[in-house]
Amino acid sequence: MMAETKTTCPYCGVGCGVIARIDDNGTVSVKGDPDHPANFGRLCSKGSALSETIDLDGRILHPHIGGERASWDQALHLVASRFSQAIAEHGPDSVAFYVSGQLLTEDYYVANKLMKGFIGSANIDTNSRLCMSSSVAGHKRAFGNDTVPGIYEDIELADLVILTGSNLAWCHPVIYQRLATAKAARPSMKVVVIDPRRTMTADIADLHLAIRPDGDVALFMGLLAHLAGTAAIDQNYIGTHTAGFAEAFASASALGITDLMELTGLPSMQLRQFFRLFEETGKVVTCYSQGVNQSASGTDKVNAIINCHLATGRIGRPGMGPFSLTGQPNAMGGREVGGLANMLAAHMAIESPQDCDRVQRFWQSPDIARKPGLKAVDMFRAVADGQIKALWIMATNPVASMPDADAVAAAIAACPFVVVSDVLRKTDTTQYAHVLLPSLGWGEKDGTVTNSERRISRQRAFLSQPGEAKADWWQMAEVARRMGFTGAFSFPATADVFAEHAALSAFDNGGSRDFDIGAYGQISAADYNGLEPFQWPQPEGAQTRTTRFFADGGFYHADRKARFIAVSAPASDRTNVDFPLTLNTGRIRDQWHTMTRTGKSARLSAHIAEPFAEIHPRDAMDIGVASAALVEIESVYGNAVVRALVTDRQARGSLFVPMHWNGQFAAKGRIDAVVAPLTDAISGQPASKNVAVRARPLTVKSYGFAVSFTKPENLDTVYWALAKAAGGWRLELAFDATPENWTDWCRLHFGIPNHIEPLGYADAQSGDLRLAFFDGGRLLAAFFLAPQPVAVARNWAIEQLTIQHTELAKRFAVIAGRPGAGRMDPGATVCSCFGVGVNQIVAAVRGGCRSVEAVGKELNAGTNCGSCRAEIRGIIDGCLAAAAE
Ligand SMILES: Nc1nc2c(c(=O)[nH]1)N[C@H]1C(S)=C(S)[C@@H](COP(=O)(O)OP(=O)(O)OC[C@H]3O[C@@H](n4cnc5c(=O)[nH]c(N)nc54)[C@H](O)[C@@H]3O)O[C@H]1N2
Ligand SMILES: Nc1nc2c(c(=O)[nH]1)N[C@H]1C(S)=C(S)[C@@H](COP(=O)(O)OP(=O)(O)OC[C@H]3O[C@@H](n4cnc5c(=O)[nH]c(N)nc54)[C@H](O)[C@@H]3O)O[C@H]1N2
Ligand code: SF4
Ligand SMILES: [Mo]
Repeated sequence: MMAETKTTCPYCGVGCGVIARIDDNGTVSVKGDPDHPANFGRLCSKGSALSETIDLDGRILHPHIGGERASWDQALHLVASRFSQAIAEHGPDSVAFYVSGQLLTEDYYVANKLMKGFIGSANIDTNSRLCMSSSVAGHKRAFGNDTVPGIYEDIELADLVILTGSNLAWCHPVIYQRLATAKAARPSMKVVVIDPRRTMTADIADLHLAIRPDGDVALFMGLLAHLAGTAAIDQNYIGTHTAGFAEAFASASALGITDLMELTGLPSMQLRQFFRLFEETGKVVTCYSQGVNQSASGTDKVNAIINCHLATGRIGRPGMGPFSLTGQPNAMGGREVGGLANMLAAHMAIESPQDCDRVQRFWQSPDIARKPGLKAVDMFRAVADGQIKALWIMATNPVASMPDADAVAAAIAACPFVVVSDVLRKTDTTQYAHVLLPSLGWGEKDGTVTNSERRISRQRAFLSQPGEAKADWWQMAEVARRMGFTGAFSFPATADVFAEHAALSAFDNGGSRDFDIGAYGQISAADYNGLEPFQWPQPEGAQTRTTRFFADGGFYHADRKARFIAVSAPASDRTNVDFPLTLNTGRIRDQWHTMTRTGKSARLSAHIAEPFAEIHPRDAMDIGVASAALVEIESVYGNAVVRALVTDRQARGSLFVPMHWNGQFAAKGRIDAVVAPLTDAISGQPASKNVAVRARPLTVKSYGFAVSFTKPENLDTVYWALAKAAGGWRLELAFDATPENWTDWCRLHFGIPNHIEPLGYADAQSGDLRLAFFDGGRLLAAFFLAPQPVAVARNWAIEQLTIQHTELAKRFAVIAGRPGAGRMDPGATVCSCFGVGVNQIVAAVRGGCRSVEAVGKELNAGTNCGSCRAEIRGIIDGCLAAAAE
């Protein structure tokens, strides 16, 4: 008997439906849910690998106090009393919660209720501050409420899709696939990608605008000014449903074409081409994500985009609208419960006394926060200053993901009382916890999430609850009860939390607030269990339907009109002599954030196995770093060391480094140590994509590469990067000193027993050294050392961990570091579903495959989740171009 459960992917904001199965021997597998309206059965590489990330390895399964195991009762009592004590001595603003868009709505609701209604402070902020707060602020300025007008289908229906500051192919892969499929079916559809880098997403673009960092406000101002003089302008919509057009137009039209060229870094031809496309295409969707939000001008970018859609009335109708793509699975749900320090609950405003009274009446709470609390960056500053005496961090890893991360680590380390709720025992953040609470993870917990198109779906448990791990909302509610707030936090089950949240959304609403799911205010446990994905709003008594907002106005400002915002463009970057380069940070295809889950999958780790910096070839030459050498990146705040990846996909003068690596996976890959804590003045969102840095080559004595059956421990070399591999681990290394004895070094870090002698090879002339340790026919570890970056075939070396080496020849092949005659090195993994490497794809192209489909037929690559199809296309194009030269 195969047990199947319908649930939702815990990664990105696309919110794909997943069917999890457990077979008779307990093996879990996942597939896309064909009935879920977000993905219709598709999953990306991360979603497809979910079953590889749910083992209990590294999990925290019991509460710990001061590193020692404790009972739940002891831990909850301590947390409640320390929070109560701080509040009694220093007032409610002396405590803080830092939570996460990866909490379920029910967790989030309880945390927000406790802080804002019962503790009476608004010091609850979330990693969504680093993610969606500029979109929230932009929506509120324009629409009067935080409303996403459109739905996914609009992206398929549009004739022009603009992707700005979004690497859709890697970060929202299933929406990317829906877009790519729609474009293939209807080739007249145009795609414009606006990104300083030429990303994989740019590969389907008809036009790629390699915009200067933060040139977006100017670009969309230029567009607004252009549209005003054309037939695309919708005077009727502007007149009936909006206010402020004249001011916005006045500031936009102040920029001439030379200003625009200067501010955007784009040639006039491209600007005109883009303006024309927008002008001439009625059905336009503009999707945006972190290249827009994570900026000192993030909120203005959002409004500059919305201005153009309002001016043309292209909003809320099929195939039209601005579209903020949410990052985390429940970024949207967090906004619904009001989990940001400047929100209240259910899309009510903390600045409004009526809203505060209403929420207080609903909660029957002793208190209510009436002013915004500390936003993330300020919150950790207040922790550093000693203003915050007790801090609870839940489902986020700020020591790795906050800007100025070394300062954040120091602040947390110095805080008198820190509680961390996580699923893992050891992260960069959990190491500072006085109380570490074990949370249930995906597959174990129950609740709801809301995706980018306002669709609420259930996450359902299908695994048993391990050890003593407990749901996050339960932890918060139990602490609340122990703080004396008994009645308000006695939820019998998760469904009751959801019902209360739904009831609050409808409380005294009457159409005045966009977020209304009153239809579920009385939901029973059974109905909650069977809840089908639905979109909000869903007021009581209304029919379930697809929903768009604002085609006929109906905005949420008091006069029901939208606001144009007269934005002004930030000056283009001045040259900083000491820190002449711009650091841009973001994501890669197969890792999720700080890698606590995706880092467990060998398949996902095979795509890119170490932290890197993309550098333009000319910059690489200027600073003297060769490809595959190590580069040190430094700002006023801190430094990082990563591998140089020299590529002309990167614009001159800027570097791109992924945000994922941290102290658990690399020596100095934590790039947020370098990122400045500069924020957008309106939203408080950090500008993580435009940081002034310098870079220089890191001179080392030698480079190493190793594969090891056991996890390498206590690494302390100047550079190391660890990744899970099939059958063990892979490790990149660099040394600035030579240990006394390499065999001993290997024994120590790879856990090799003393009785096992290595098979070795050393070349005094070249400086190459190779050691391999075998236990019978099994390879325990192989170590390769060279004065230059080690040129061993990585995937082939990893394979050696899983095969038998009974013949001596095979063992010598390991030492030689290359496959024997007739065997091919697959090369770096491109398709993680089928483990197909770049060399295999190149061989297939040389053998006559000319299309992604042909490569798929030959090798299976790209035929499952499809996340690698853009890369396969790139490899084919590269081979064909090389052959033509
Ligand atoms: N694989 C994977 N997918 C994820 C995540 C993950 O960790 N891994 N995380 C999820 C989360 S929480 C989020 S928030 C989303 C983020 O999704 P995205 O925003 O798509 O991802 P990023 O890589 O952060 O940044 C997008 C792009 O913005 C560009 N950019 C930088 N500066 C500018 C600028 O000034 N203007 C413009 N127009 N573009 C600029 C960058 O070069 C980058 O390619 O991804 C979600 N999906
Ligand atoms: N430089 C730079 N920095 C960035 C960004 C960037 O683009 N550049 N992006 C920012 C953005 S958009 C985001 S969203 C953040 C993400 O940054 P984080 O939120 O810090 O990253 P995660 O690794 O997702 O952290 C989630 C933590 O929760 C734990 N966890 C997983 N499931 C559960 C659960 O059910 N309950 C509990 N209690 N814990 C759980 C995980 O083990 C992990 O420790 O990073 C931000 N930081
Ligand atoms: S696109 Fe991928 S990561 Fe995002 S929800 Fe779907 S399967 Fe999960
Ligand atoms: Mo995010």
